[in-house]
Amino acid sequence: MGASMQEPRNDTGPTPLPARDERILYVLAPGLYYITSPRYPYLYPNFVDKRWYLFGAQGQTITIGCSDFDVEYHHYCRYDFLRINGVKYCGSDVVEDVTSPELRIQFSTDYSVRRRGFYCLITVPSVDGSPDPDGHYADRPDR
Ligand SMILES: [Ca+2]
Repeated sequence: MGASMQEPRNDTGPTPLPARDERILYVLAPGLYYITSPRYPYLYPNFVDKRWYLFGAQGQTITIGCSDFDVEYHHYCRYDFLRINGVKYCGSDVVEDVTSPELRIQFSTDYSVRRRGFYCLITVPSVDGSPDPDGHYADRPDR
């Protein structure tokens, strides 16, 4: 407070990360991204196996948080699950924010019972803490 410096504006919404089978690894420039289950918010298909391996382009920690989550329930999440860094979620679990330099995410569904799925936001901070509204990939020869 009291500084005349203007806060940078961020009017753009999060960028979707497509869940194409042929692409698993994403190195993300600072910004906001999201992933969803296929066909979200409609019922996800059976026999899904989608993976997203996410890294910050500058090696920084990145955070995932899911604001909507509805996946077929099983006590050990054996049928359908969202797995983040080794932890499985299913049913109407609250998916707590996970912050890590590396997010390994998998969504897997079995042959029956479909639900709405999930919407998860991924926050990639810039190393100096200020947002990069252009969302350019970092180009740092020192990494
Ligand atoms: Ca299922």
